[in-house]
Amino acid sequence: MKMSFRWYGPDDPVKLWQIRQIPGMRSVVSAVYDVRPGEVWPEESLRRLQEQCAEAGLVFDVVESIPVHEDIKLGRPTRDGYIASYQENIRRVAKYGVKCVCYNFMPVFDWTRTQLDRPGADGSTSLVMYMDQLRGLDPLKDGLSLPGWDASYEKGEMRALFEAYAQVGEEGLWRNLAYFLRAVVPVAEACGVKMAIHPDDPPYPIFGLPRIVTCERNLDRLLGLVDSPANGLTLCTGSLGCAASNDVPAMVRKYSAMGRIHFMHIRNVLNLPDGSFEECAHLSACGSLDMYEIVRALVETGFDGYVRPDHGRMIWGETGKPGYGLYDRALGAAYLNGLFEACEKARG
Ligand SMILES: [Mn+2]
Repeated sequence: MKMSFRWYGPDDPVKLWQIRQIPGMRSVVSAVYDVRPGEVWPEESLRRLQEQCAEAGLVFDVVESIPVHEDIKLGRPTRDGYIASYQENIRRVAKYGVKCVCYNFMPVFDWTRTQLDRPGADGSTSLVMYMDQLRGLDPLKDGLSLPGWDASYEKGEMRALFEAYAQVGEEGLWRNLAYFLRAVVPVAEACGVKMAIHPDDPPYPIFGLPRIVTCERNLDRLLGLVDSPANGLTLCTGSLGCAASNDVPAMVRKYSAMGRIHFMHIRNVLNLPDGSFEECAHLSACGSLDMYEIVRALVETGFDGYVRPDHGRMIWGETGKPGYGLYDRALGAAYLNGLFEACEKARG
């Protein structure tokens, strides 16, 4: 396995030299952030990313994410132009050393939480999703701003998007994902890049918008759309794990044995009886997932892809991007390295 860490570029309060000092750290997960979805990334930006990481003693070889334009997800006539840009972006990142591209296919919203700074008993803060708070949110009402979501749509645009997705529905979204994958996977294959779709977070429909990358049945269907190793998964344990019906260690074992997991996001989550959940420290004892069983499944199936600690809490007075501070993610990486070493030695 190759340990990695997400970095938001030079404006990230977390610096590359700090990431370099986390024991066992190898790879940087990043992206070009100043280009709109659907446009082509300048080679100069990619060259700079590659150089900055190399100067810090790290390797830039994972992209998270190349965003998929809404017109592709909606299957609009303009999608072919955006898909051509996507294909070009795959070629370009490959030219600068990238081996794995993480992306998602969630309509309108990326990950959704109802609060980003919920204090825990120990004084740390974390991201949470509380169902009673969620019920009070309506993205089509005036003045709604969802935590962590950039309010780049006007209200009218948002309403039009919701109406368009209502027309497309779940089966339409599947058709549009298949169309996209049939166009981009052969390009990824040709340049040695593995595509790795991130599950929907949380893995169920939200605000009436369809969501399809949610459970084992749907992951099977997804992998069957294009049966190539280049059509693979980012298996995010916290995203899949906040639906109690997902047996995360079993899913990790199955898809890793198939060689279809290219990127692991490993974090824990504490599920509450009403379907709400709280992000927590990485340790098994802190949440609902058995982190040992997840790592054991990877080791026993010979997993050699990328791993990163996922969202951390804010601890020790750190301020910054919610979920993406240095300290708790570094603790997560150290804990995961310990689990990997123990499982590898037990296997002999
Ligand atoms: Mn994730």
